[in-house]
Amino acid sequence: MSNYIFMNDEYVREEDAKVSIYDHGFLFGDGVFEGIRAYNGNVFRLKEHIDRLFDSAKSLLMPVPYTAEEIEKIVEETLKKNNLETAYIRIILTRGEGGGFSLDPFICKSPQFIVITVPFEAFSERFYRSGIEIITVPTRRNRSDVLSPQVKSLNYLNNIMVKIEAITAGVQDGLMLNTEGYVAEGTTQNIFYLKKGVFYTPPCSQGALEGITRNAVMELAHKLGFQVVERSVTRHDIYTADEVFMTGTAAEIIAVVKVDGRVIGDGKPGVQTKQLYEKYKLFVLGNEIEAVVN
Ligand code: PXG
Repeated sequence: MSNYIFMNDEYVREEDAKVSIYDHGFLFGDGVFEGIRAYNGNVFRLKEHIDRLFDSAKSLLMPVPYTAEEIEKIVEETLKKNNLETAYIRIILTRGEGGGFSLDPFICKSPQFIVITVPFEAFSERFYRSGIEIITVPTRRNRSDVLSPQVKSLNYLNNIMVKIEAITAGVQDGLMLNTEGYVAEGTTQNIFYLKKGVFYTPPCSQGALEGITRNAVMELAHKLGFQVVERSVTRHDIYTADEVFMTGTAAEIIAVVKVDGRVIGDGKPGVQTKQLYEKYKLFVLGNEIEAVVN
């Protein structure tokens, strides 16, 4: 039996879940989304994801047809309908159709609200064991005065360009700089590095999305007694770091062992990266942070 999809007040079978070819999400990328995970029935930081969805929508002046509480219930219900406890969850909200090919968002009266839940397919174990290699890519992070990187919109072309550049270069991900030349983030992952026992990560003002994994990792690192500093990061900082890792909902915490040909540390996932990852794995199951770090 195929999956149930929540779509505009109904649960429909995956093959029946269809949007109009005139939907502005399809025509223009005019929509927002969230990627979330559930672990053994615990939807990790669902409230935070929903808050971010509301912020993205607000920025685009896009009405959200449900309250945050209703969305929480819809997500839980969709998981239940599909008998899923460990899952990847995608919330998508589009502007809907209206005015044919017109760009005018105010004509659109039928926003499409969709929740998809599927079994989570883990990344290859090899990447966690050995770490990944990345390169700095030519494409820069879009400037916040063009389109804020905080908006998780359906237009991910900036990130897709980076993915193309990374894959064609034969590496797993790309490191995006902002237009000032400072490190912003990866395609769908934030970046951290450790130097002399202190963690560093670029501030969101430098083009990094305020990642939910990023925030969780910062909290965990603090609780473990580390200092975490948000400051402008250069490629030099990354090249000369003791440890580098990336964070995101799908990848969680993944060690970076080579950047632009420079080997990081001893070329293996770092000790603190591994420790953080172990703690993170307990944290996502719904354990209290105090219980996780002790
Ligand atoms: N930066 C960008 C540009 C992103 O799109 C992150 C960082 C990490 O944020 P979270 O909140 O996931 O820690 C993202 C995340 C996925 C997935 O399945 C994630 C994103 C987009 C598409 C897929 O992990 N965005």
